[in-house]
Amino acid sequence: MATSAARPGTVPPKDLESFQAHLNKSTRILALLGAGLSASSGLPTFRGAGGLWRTHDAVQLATPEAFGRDPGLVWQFYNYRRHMALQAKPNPAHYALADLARKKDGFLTLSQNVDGLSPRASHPEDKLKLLHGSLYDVKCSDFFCNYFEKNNYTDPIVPALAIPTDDSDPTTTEAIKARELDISDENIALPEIDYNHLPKCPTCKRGLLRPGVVWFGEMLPKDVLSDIDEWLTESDKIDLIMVIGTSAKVYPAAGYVDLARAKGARVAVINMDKKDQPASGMYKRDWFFEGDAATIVPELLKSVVGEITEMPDAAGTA
Ligand code: BJW
Ligand code: ZN
Repeated sequence: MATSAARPGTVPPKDLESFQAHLNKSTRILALLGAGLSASSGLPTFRGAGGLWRTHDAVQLATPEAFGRDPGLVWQFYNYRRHMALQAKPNPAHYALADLARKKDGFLTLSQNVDGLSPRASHPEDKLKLLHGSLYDVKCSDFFCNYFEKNNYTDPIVPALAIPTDDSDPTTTEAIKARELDISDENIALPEIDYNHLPKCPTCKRGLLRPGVVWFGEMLPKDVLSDIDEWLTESDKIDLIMVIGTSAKVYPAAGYVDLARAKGARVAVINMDKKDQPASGMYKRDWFFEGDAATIVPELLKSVVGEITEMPDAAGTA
């Protein structure tokens, strides 16, 4: 396995050369994206540092059980994340991947991220498969109702979920008075939410709406899985899979690394943490690029996409 030595975040020239030589001749390429891709856009990851929301493990809040138990708390968590992701901007890695998708026809991106940053970087829609849904989709939580709304950017999603602001000090200026409080911090009081003020389904008028994301124990979207299956079965070979900013612990997403390997793919991992390797480990012809995806990915893809300079944000149009 080629590994980046001494300084994390810099790509050793020999590894860069061998990776780009392989990338340039690759025609069937996959990328598996995780929360680390958006970390330098300011969005927290799920595991490790930043994986706590107040006193709650973010992974524990991402479950149907948590929603059933306390829909107000779970909506506060998701409304907060919708708000933060709307403030965030795609970073150079989102743009480089979007550009690679335009330049290499046989490149498919499988994203576990729900933050909307890849669509906002104008990643071609048909080349981007959102495994875990989107923060901006909402659907009815009633089993018998199939209400589903795409691209709902209303922030807050209902008035009761507005992020509280610090207007406690009458001597502060208007601008400071309007400062939003960081409700991810357990020391900031969380407003009580009346059940009746949570978002309701406009169709059945019975169910609560819920975020259109995939929680533990839930099936991934059928159309997404079948599109990926179709791509996988189009050919017996895959040249390369890039595993970017993910702990690769959640299935079935993580399983695509092994599926790609089984079709001959070489694996390139881009991650801040050397310990976060795919379950099958690293093979001799793999690469581990240690450091921030926002810096490393554009560097790696430069031989195909060139320098990433312009970064227009298709906010709200994704
Ligand atoms: C940086 C960086 C920087 C930081 N640069 N890097 C087979 C075996 C075992 C278990 C299962 C299995 N099949 C299914 C399961 C069960 C379960 C599962 O996988 N459990 C595991 C935990 C063991 N899977 C499911 O339940 C899935 N459904 C399913 O399988 O349905 C079929 C079924 C149903 C019913 C019965 C039986 C079968 C659904 C999984 C849904 C996951 N949902 C979440 C929440 C989405 C909504 C939301 O966002 O709130 O998805 S959980 C969470 O984890 C989120 C993420 O997409 C996902 C992956 O996390 P990710 O992105 O890897 O983040 P982190 O934090 O883990 O890692 C960040 C990485 O970045 C780290 O490595 C850092 O080092 C790195 N990093 N900064 C580069 N700047
Ligand atoms: Zn409904």
